[in-house]
Amino acid sequence: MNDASAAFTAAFGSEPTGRWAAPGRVNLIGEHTDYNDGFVLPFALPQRVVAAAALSDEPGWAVCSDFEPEPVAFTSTGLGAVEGWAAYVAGVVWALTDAGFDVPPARIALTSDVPVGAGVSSSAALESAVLTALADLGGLDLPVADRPALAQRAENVYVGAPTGIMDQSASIRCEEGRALFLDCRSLAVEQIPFDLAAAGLAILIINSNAPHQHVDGEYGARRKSCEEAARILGVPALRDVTPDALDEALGKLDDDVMRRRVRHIVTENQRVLDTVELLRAGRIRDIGPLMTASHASMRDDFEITVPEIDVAVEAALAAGAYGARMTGGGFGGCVLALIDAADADTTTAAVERAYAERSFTAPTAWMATPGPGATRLP
Ligand code: GAF
Repeated sequence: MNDASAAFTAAFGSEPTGRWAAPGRVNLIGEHTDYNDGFVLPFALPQRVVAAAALSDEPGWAVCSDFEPEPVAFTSTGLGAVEGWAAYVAGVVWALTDAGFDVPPARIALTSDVPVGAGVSSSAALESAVLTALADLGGLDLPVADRPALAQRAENVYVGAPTGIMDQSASIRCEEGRALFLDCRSLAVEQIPFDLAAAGLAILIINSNAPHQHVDGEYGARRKSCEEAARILGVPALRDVTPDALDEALGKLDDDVMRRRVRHIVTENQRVLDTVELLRAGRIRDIGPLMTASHASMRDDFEITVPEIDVAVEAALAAGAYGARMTGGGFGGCVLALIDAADADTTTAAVERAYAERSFTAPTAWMATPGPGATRLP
């Protein structure tokens, strides 16, 4: 990662007041459940966006980043017209302004080592870093628990991606060494201890390097289908269909595709709850089968996996992983495999071999431990 402070000085000719960092995330389990008012269990990655920032004497905001060399400037009157990576910054300014906050004029330099397009929330990390910096610089009275919804509004309304609240919640509310159990309806959180090293375990993240893009129609189509099913079933959200009422609910739906979408959400919510129970009891290894069942549900019922992702899961399991699943919105991105820490190299090699046999672009893999959420750096 380039030094954000040095980037700030190079772009603006002065020292930043401080640096604020916000991480990418992986989701241990609970996929597409967030916009169904359900449960998710992400943890923060060590990879993060760093925002070096200072208040500005001039009106408006100026931002530079290592995404693109050209700095971007905008004022409150031109706020609606910002595009590309800077739209995530302008979106945060817009969401704060729209919520009645007096957003301070600022200069910001951004650096990031969160892989882009890998389904690990590089955009939520960017929004969260900017939001945290602006809230601190402006002394905004904005409780941490209220911040994810504002960053989500930046993405939903300004950028136009119909995502749920998981990614921004993970980037802002996660804690080091823990997974974040989030109830996406009440926004209540429980920090679940997740000490992989103490159990001799590791989470291997395998980036399929297959392109990932959920601003396109598939993510929105899944969301629409879930909302339509909830309407037909007469419930506020699919969260309200419990596993014991699932068969009855499925009986009320004519469309087979919609039935399978509902089955994924209802069973996935239960898998999150079961995973949390096991982790509370310190039984990390035993969550493996739930991860693998989650993957099968995403592959067969929700239909959001791609061949590269399925092959990575199968190869990791064949190499001895306790469980493996795709993480994130789908149609590419990353796979998580729960493995013995000593098996990282052999598991990675097994996935690489499987990819080479099929002439897929080579995957990249790294081990992840839960890092901290958004914070001001010392
Ligand atoms: C993407 C979205 F941004 C999240 O809100 C969530 O729905 C996820 O896909 C799937 O669980 O990351």
